[in-house]
Amino acid sequence: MNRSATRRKHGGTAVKIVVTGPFSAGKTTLIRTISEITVLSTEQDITDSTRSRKAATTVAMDFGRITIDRSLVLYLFGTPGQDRFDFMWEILGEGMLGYVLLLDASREDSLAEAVGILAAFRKMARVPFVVALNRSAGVEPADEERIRSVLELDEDVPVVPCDATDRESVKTVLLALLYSVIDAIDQPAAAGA
Ligand SMILES: Nc1nc2c(ncn2[C@@H]2O[C@H](COP(=O)(O)OP(=O)(O)OP(=O)(O)O)[C@@H](O)[C@H]2O)c(=O)[nH]1
Ligand SMILES: [Mg+2]
Repeated sequence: MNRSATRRKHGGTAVKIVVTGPFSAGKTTLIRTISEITVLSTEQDITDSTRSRKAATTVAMDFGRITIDRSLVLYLFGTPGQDRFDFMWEILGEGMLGYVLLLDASREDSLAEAVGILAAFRKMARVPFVVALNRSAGVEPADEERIRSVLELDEDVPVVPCDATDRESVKTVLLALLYSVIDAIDQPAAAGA
């Protein structure tokens, strides 16, 4: 077992998944939607110009948990979206099994913001990730092509639609990530491409 997975006291394995992405993409919402425990969040009032978009932002992290079955528990860590808190990325990414890069599909600037975040995460760890498009009912082929091109994604990185307010949708995103993790175990060279 590597350091990404730890054996729990009552059996089963606990793994760390990170949810990252641009400001206001829906990271905190996604974790709150799926977590079986009350999410520990660090929201603080926004006082700068981004206040016009929302009243509060994550300043350190979100923390939630989901039990997949008796043998597997996911600990979910959400990053802050504002880049003045980017020092948290490395702290939260330590030992992660994989991550979700969440974009706000309804905002063009979300994709551009994601480029730097993804570069930092790729540098930090070559682990599997999925790109989830929040506030999008589906993924149009042309949009997917553009996203893949801008983020320079390998073809085995899933790009999936997401509704961060919907439990089933969030489950689908996390399952896509877990399947990528399994694929990477089968083909270690492809991990985090
Ligand atoms: N309609 C809709 N609203 C959403 C969805 N996801 C998030 N929101 C709303 O969008 C706003 C931002 O969501 P957050 O979950 O705070 O986003 P975040 O990525 O954690 O934001 P930061 O931590 O500030 O970067 C909130 O008002 C949410 O209620 C979604 O899937 N659909
Ligand atoms: Mg947040």
